[in-house]
Order: sequence, then C-alpha cells, then structure tokens
Amino acid sequence: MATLNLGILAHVDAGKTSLTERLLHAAGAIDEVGRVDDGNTQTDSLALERARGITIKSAVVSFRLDDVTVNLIDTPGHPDFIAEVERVLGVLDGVVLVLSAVEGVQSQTRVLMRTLRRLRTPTLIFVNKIDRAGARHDDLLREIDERITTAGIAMGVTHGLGTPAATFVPSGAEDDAFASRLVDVVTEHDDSLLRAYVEDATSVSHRRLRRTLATQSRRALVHPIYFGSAITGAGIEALLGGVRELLPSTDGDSAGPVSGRVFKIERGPAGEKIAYVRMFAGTIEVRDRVTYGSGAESKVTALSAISCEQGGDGTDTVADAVGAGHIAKLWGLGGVRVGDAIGRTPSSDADAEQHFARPTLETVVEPKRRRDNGALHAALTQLAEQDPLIGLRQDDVRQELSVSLYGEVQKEVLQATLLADYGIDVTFRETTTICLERPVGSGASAEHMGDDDNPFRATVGLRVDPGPEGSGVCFRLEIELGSLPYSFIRAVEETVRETLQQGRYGWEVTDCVVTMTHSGYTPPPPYGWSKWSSSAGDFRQLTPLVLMSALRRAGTRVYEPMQRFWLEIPADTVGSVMAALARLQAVPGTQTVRGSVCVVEGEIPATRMHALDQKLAGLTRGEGVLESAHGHHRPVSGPVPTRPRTDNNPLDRADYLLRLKGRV
Ligand SMILES: Nc1nc2c(ncn2[C@@H]2O[C@H](COP(=O)(O)OP(=O)(O)OP(=O)(O)O)[C@@H](O)[C@H]2O)c(=O)[nH]1
Ligand SMILES: [Mg+2]
Repeated sequence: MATLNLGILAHVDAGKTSLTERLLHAAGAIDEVGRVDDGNTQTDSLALERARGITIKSAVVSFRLDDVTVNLIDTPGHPDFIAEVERVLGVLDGVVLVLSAVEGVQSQTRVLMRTLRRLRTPTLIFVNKIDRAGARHDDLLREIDERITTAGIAMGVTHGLGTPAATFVPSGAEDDAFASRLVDVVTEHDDSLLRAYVEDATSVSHRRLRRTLATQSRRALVHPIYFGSAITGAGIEALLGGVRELLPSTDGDSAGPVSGRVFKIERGPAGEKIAYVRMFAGTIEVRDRVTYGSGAESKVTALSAISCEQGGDGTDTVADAVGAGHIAKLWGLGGVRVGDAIGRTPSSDADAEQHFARPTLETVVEPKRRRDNGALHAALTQLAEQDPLIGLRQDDVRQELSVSLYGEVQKEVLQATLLADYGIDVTFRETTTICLERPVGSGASAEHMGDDDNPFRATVGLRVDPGPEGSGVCFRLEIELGSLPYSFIRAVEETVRETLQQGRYGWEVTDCVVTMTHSGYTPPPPYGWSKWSSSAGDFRQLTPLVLMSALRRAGTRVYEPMQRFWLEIPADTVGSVMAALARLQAVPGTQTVRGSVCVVEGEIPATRMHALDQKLAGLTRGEGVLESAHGHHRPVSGPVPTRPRTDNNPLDRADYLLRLKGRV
C-alpha cells in the first residue's frame, strides 16, 4: 500500500496537536477526539506534555486515507524545541503548515516555511481557529502572500468567521474568483498551459487546472491554503481531501537493499533504546542484522510498525517486518544515534545539512546532591542520544557538566525530565551565550618524525584555510593516496574534529578547511609488531600540536550569535525605536512603511534580545509587536569573550615536552 509521511508544523499553540487528533478522528482511527487542555491526546503522551499543554517531542500516529497509509508526525512549535523539527524534516513526503486565523503569520512560521521551500517539501497551509473571535480571512491571505509565499491559493471560502459556527466551503469551477486565481497560480509554472489559455480560455477545463495544481503542489511549486477549526471540526474533511489529492504518496521499493533514517530515539519502560526509522527502501525483519551510523552493525531484537491496521489506534503494532515508506520502531541497536542512516544512506540529502540555527546558549548543570554527579552524567549522556544538540560538555578541569540550550523553556523541561525520569534534582548556573571561532587567514604547520623535539613516531603537516560560512569543518588530503594507512588518516581526521571543538579562545572552530599536507610513519616489521613502529596513538597525540600551531598562524576571530528580529511599530515612533536599537548594537535592515505602521527588520546580538523585548512597550505606547528567530553570527566588537578549556591536554610542543620530562 502507498504511504505518505506527513509532518504537522507550525509556531507554538497554532493547534497542531489538536489538528492531529481531529484528522485521526475524521479518518476513523480513534472514536473520541482528545483535547490538549484535558491532557488526553494521542500525540502529547508524555506526562510533562500533558501537564504543560505543549508538545515537547515529535510523535507519530498513523491513519488510513482511501488506499494510502498516512503516517502523521506531530511536532513541537516552541522555538526551544526546533531541533525536534529539524530531525523529522528529512523523513517527510509532505507537510501541513498550520497557522492561527487570529495570530496569523509568526516569525517561527516564516523560519519553517523558508526551510520547507528550500527543501522543496510539498506543503499545504491550514489556517486553524476560524471559530475564535478575531479570526481573519482576506487579511490573512494577504499576510501569507506578503510574508511567507506568493504561491498560495485559497481552496475555499469561510462563513460565520470568528464564531463557533464558522464553516469552510471548498471552491469549485463555478466560483469565478477561485477559477481565475487557479489559472494565475498554475500558469506561472506551465507555459504550454498559459499559451493554451491565452489562445482559447474555454479549451482549458477546470479538471485540467486541478490536475496541474496537484502536480505542482506535489512538486512544492504551489501551496494550497485551507481554513478550518481543529476544535469544531470545520474544514477537516476538505483538508483530508487536499492531503489525498495534492500531496505525494510513495510506493517505495520494499524488495531493494535496506535504506532508512533514524529521526527519533526514546527509552522504553525498562530503559531499552528504541529507534524510530523511516524506511526509504527495502524491508527489515526481526533478527535481521543492520548497519547504521559509521559502520556499526547490530541485530534487530524486536520491531514494531507505526500502523493503523488491525483496528489499532494509529500508534504502534507489533510486526514481523517493515517495508519501504513505513515507519518502524527498532529494538536492539545499542549505539544508534538520531540522524543515523540504517543500511544504505538515503539518496535524499536533506539530513546531511543543518536547517536551523544551533543552540546559542549554554549553562552549567549541577546536582543538588553532590553524590548524584555520576548519575547526572549518565542521565545527560542518555538524553544527548535523543537530542544531540544538547551538546553535553564535561569540564575535566573544574569537574562540571554543561549543556547547550535554545532557551528557558527547554531548560525547565530538562530540569523536570531529570527529576521525573532519573530522580536527579538539579540547578543551573547563569545562562551564557555560545560564540564560535572562524579562521581569519591561512596557516600551516608540520612536525617531522625523527626530529629531536617530536616525541611521536609520526609525521603530520596540516594547513588551515577559511571555508564558506555555514560549511562546517572540511577535512582534505594533499598527501599521496596510499602513503599513509587509512586507520592513521582516520585518527588524524577524528582528532582534527575533536581539537577544533575548542579553538584559541575556547570556542568551537568552524567554517574552515583543514588539509593534511605531510605524512610519515614507521611500518611494522614484515612479521609481527615492534615497539618502534607507529601507532594511531602517535597520530592522535601529535595532531593537536600541529593543528593548534597552524591555527595560531591562521589567526581566529570570535563571532557572537545574533537574533533576526521583525518589529511592527507605529510610524511616528520609528525615531526613538531606531535610537534604542542602536544602543542595543542592533543592525537594522529593511524598513517598510504601510500606512501608519512601520515594519523594521534586522539583527540584534542574542544577549540583547531580552532588553529589546522589555523596552518595546515603553517606546511604542504598547503597540509594538516583536518577533524573532535565531540568525547568523557576527564578529564580536569590543573585548573578546573566552571560554575556559575543559581539558588539561597540552596543545603546544613546548608544553608537551615539559610534561613528558616532568613525568620521567
Ligand atoms: N478555539 C480554538 N482553539 C483551538 C483550536 N485548535 C487548537 N486550539 C487551542 O489552542 C491551544 C493549543 O493547541 P495545541 O493543539 O496544543 O497547539 P500545538 O500547535 O500543538 O501547540 P505546541 O505543540 O505546544 O506548539 C489549546 O488550548 C487548544 O485547545 C481551534 O481550532 N479553535
Ligand atoms: Mg502540540
């Protein structure tokens, strides 16, 4: 049977979980509609989610729509949990982007839509909450057009907007305004249709236009827009019709080699690790051995499919095998991590890149009881498996643990999870921002085996060059292939990546190319091993010395995280707001005046965002609206912030030799 893996994405509180519940009910998978406010929905199943009424982790449920199995992934909308969204993007065939008819387009909506358009993910837009007072229609369509996509098309009209009786009526051929908008939208990407229409408008049937609309929305060229209410059920049938007609389902090749992607990891009741895998090709059976990550292999000890079959409620069902297109839960893969490929790497490279900004904050976590130190480390290590962006850092010098964060809500959730699931009560130190380092120029260094002051049986030469922004760390070889055993090359590359975690100022070094320019080693004698031959350990110890010396020559600059902001203010307050922005070291970008309102966009250091938020009401008579999203990094002006190193490893040769002598 064909499958459609469908993501529900939106800003916080737009109604994703409520919509998920409605869709399950309308499709017949559940008998009663649960409510977020009553804490009884299918997808907000964690105790913390139910207590707080927000989604924290993505959750999958399944339902049948005609001849298609739809796996629906409900995601969190709060920007602190954007990493959960990031992890599912690579496994989706289509998306329903939810907006609130009252609150309209939010900065998070724009962040999400920009990414979906870049990934060319087919996306329908659902404007929810039409039953709420203040719900908008025409005005909201204008907002969508101006702020998220000009390729939207409203698929119907609303009646009784802003009242509990609000309804959505899909438009057909008889609606002239809809028919003409349909022509405008689809001919934008179809020249032959445009020619045919210009020559003789009557020769282009409504059916042909609908077919073209379906083709184009499956290719993410247009975005059909539905209105409705997840609470009253208005517009839900029409949306389901749109999902079936306008989003792509896949049959997948269940007979081919296994290829899948892990997008979520959780722990079962007995602490066992469960990996959620979207299967792109092949079939996995219980007791199959599968490869994952960088070459690990394990036996699948148990397996279940997210399935709506056998009268299930859309959550998981025990299965013997799971094939292409479906979502499997696998037990037994001990070392598996979120983002790992299972079997062959899926051809879609959506997972290879990073879509959203990384966390910009960090804080030290301390157990209230000192004796919980070890348990805290173990618990955070487990949580980091589920959420690698936690970026657990162990400071061996000060005996401290720190984590990366997106914001205060994530911090509170982490604290509550540690207490509820691990019985560890923790406090946090003050939250600080995470900077990064980028090389300023190029620098090279080499250490040759046999030189007096090289204590290792290895020759390593490295050059550091700046790379394009956002490119991360790229490792290249300029040595003859075959001149160094692969295991030594790997040792050098791994050590390079590890060493770059802490640059000259203690921040992670990124956006650089590290090239290995020299190599040398002493091979073992023909039979056996000698203590004089080189080992991977020689390369691991020498590489940091060479790299840090190259990095010193290249020089690095520290960059601080910025937030993008979008401000809507009364036009007569522009002067005072701009002056305040300047004091906060913001960089204003475009300014657009619309009648009595002015929209200012720009960037502000992440550390100043809170101050801007607090000053705004006073500057704008309480009328200013501020939205923000994580943005880029910019060079720090003023004193350079440093981060203390977390290890005692010597990073220059003089230190190393002194240390070695000290030990002798
Ligand atoms: N009036 C009205 N309220 C709605 C509608 N949909 C959702 N709500 C309410 O809006 C609030 C948020 O709903 P959720 O479904 O939790 O929203 P969400 O997008 O899943 O929220 P997060 O996952 O935390 O980002 C709840 O109080 C819902 O009852 C709707 O169509 N009409
Ligand atoms: Mg939710």
